[in-house]
Formats: sequence, C-alpha cells, structure tokens
Amino acid sequence: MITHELGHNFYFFHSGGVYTLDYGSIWDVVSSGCGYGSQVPHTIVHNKLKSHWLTGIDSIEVPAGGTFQGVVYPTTNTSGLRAVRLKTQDADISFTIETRKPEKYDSCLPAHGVLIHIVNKSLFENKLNNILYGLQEARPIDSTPGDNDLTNAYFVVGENYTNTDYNIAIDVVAQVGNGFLINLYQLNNCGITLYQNTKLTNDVQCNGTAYFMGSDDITLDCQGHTITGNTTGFGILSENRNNITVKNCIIQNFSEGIKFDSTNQSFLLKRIICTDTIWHFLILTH
Ligand SMILES: [Ca+2]
Repeated sequence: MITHELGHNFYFFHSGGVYTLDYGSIWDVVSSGCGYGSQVPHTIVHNKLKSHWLTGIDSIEVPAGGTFQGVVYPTTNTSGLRAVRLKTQDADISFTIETRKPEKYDSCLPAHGVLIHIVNKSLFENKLNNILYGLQEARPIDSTPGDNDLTNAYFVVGENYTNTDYNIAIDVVAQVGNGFLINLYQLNNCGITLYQNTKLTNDVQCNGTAYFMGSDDITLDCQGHTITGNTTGFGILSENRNNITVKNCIIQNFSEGIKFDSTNQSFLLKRIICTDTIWHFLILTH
C-alpha cells in the first residue's frame, strides 16, 4: 500500500478502467496490483518512461507511422530493451509494450507474457487536481476482451493486437530468451513482413514489394482491396513457406504481382485479379 501511494507522488495514476472505473489491473502496483498486503508488482512501463526511469537503450520510442521489430525483455531484467512506446497521429494517444514475468517483485503475477497499454496523455493533465479519481491515463489492452478479467490480458507467442482506429498491429512473434520478439507495423502499409493472418481494410499504394510472407500457415485477405505498385518489386512475395493463402486481392503495377518461390503444400489463391503480366511460381508439392 505504501508503494502504491508513493507512486501517486510521482504522478502515477491508477491504470485500469477497462472493466471498473478505477484500479482493476493486477499488472500495476499503482492499480490493484496483487492486492494489499501481498507482494507488490512493478508499475507499468508507461510510468517508468514518464518518470525517465527507463531511458536510452532501455526503451525505444516509435514515431507515429513507424514500425519496430525487436525483443522486449521483462521488466524484472536489469538490462536490455524493456519498454516500447508507439506514438500515433493523435499527440495525446500512445501505446506501450512491455514483457512481464512472474519473478522477483513481479512474482505474484499470473503469467509470462506481453502487456500492451493504450495511454491517453490528456487524461493525465486533467487529473493533476484529481489524483485518485477519474479516468485512467493508461488502460491495459485485454487480449481476452469482454470477460471482466485482466489477469489474462497478456499476449503470448502467435497472438496479435490490431487497432483499426490508429491503424496499428502488434504481433508477438517468438520467445527469445526470457523476452518476446515483437513485430509492430502500421496496417495497410507496404514493404512489411506478415507473421499473422492479415486483412486489408483499404487500398494500398506501394513503392517496391508490398508484402513478404514471414511465417507458414498464414492468410492475407485483401477483402477486395487493391494493392498497387510502382512497377518494381512484388505484390506478394513468399519464399520457402508452407500453407500460404492469399485471397480477395486486386494486385497491379508491380514487377511481378505474386511470387511464390519454394512455397509448398496447400497454398491457396482465391478470387485474385492480378493485372501484372508476370506470375512466378516455383511450387513444391509433397
Ligand atoms: Ca480478459
């Protein structure tokens, strides 16, 4: 409790506000934490960034419209990248990414995973005179929404968070040591590697290759949208992959519309209009 109240003196506010107005997050000592009288967890990286406890090589700030790929290590580590803040076109809104692991001060936490918060800076400014009540500056993104439970809010390998209001996607690609490899990209951007099933929500215009298929067993569904190039690169490039599905795409004006090279097994191409003259397939079947 002392740690919690001390946090307020640093202008740290209750995170939560997802299912309850206040408190409600086990992941933050300046929320409910693990309960009074229990081992208290760390505070969220948003607060550590705000107070410059994490700086330099400990953290990275991704500008609005930017991308990031790298390993985010647990808050309980003493070195390595431990915080990512993604800015958005709205100067007040950002997202933070952190890895939490039940050990040391975080030993009361329920699992090892990736936590994502949406931060609204304007709420911080509104609350300077109202420190204990009101809206939360940082709200956890619940990976299992609607269940009135934030203990399972963490993301694990293979899971993805997509926010179409801000056109961002965050993939948890793999575990690397005790950290997680994060792939953060802008929805509908070009030149990106896809690791998860992806749906386009509008047409895209690309300089060079639009999409690299980065994992097996994934689907790109353009939902009828058009991918337009500048006569260079590939619309969709898949090399040494299994079970890639591309559907509902209109692909035009690339050097090659689709290149599937050594991409084997049950790939599917459905409802595709490719206006480029060259399609390049080297398909291995078992
Ligand atoms: Ca949940």
